[in-house]
Amino acid sequence: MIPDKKQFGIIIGVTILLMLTYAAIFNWFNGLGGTGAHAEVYNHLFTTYWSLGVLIGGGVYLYFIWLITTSVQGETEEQPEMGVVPIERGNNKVAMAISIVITLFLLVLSDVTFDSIDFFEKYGEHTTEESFTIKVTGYQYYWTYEYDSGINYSSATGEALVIPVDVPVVIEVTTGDVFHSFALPEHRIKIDAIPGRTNTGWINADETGKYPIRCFELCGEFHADMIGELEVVQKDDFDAWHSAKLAGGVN
Ligand SMILES: [Cu+2]
Repeated sequence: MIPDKKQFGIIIGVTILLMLTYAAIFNWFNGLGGTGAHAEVYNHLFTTYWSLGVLIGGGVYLYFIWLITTSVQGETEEQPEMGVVPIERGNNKVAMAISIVITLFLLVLSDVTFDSIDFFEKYGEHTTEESFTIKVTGYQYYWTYEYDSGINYSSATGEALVIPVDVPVVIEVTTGDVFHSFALPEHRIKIDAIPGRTNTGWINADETGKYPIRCFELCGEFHADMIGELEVVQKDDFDAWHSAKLAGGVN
């Protein structure tokens, strides 16, 4: 059946709508911002998944359109009969080709996914001589920060968690009471704070600035107020802050 004008219009309209949706989702994602080493990896992950998804989606819709536009009217097709296997069913070569393509896609997706997990979890491969560890403990409704050097303070004072730019910092997270989750949304980092357990993550901030810290686990009445701030500063400024903080007496 050759599509009439109306059908053709619908096909074109749907195709344009789909392409706009694909593009809009890309746009939306890029507009989310994000900074630091983790955000880069997530962007790569999203782009890979979305691109392959678009390819598959596009292929399926093109196939629909091809079916609609190439069916011949009045074609004598054998009617299916109960209990009788149709003489011709599918095409082995096409089935094989589709299987190979899907397998390749899955291999690519597995590869980028496992690479990303390695990146997030194997912080030892990314730390440098300048790296250090900060122990973060969640409480209802604030965070405490404990540096290697002994500096120890809390977000309840309104003070920011200070780290140097371009230095990988290891973050060990636990909780002093209920479940919390230490999240740096802009840096795409979230580490669960679980009683009796320490979860480790890391950050490599590549831009100075102030960023939000949020609790991502509903932890009680004032969960929404469990807000902190991360301040990424130049290495010199960090050293100055660090010395002053140490000299000012450790809590
Ligand atoms: Cu919390």
